[in-house]
Amino acid sequence: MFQKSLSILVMAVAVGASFAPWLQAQTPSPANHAVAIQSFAFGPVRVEIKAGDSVQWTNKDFAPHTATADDEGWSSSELKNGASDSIVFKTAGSFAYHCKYHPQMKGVIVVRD
Ligand SMILES: [Cu+2]
Repeated sequence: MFQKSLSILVMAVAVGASFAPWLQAQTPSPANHAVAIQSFAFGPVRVEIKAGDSVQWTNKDFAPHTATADDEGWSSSELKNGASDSIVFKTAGSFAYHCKYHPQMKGVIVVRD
């Protein structure tokens, strides 16, 4: 009995190991997209990503900024000079955002399935 379940386990591990590279090739790991905040602007203004990817904002200005959804559905933390924050986008859609302190600063994240 023990012998039999051991051999099944060994087979399962062997099958799993041989399929693992194929599975990885089918599901690429999520990407992280960098957006710089500089001179009171998001760059690039428009970022196109895949569902599951993340966007990381880094503030290069001395003034604090945020990246906050226009519908307030999500927001970065307050980003002081040199600080970064990232958000994972799981659902497809077009997400317009702005800086809480400087509403004229605008950007958009387009998430594809
Ligand atoms: Cu700002």
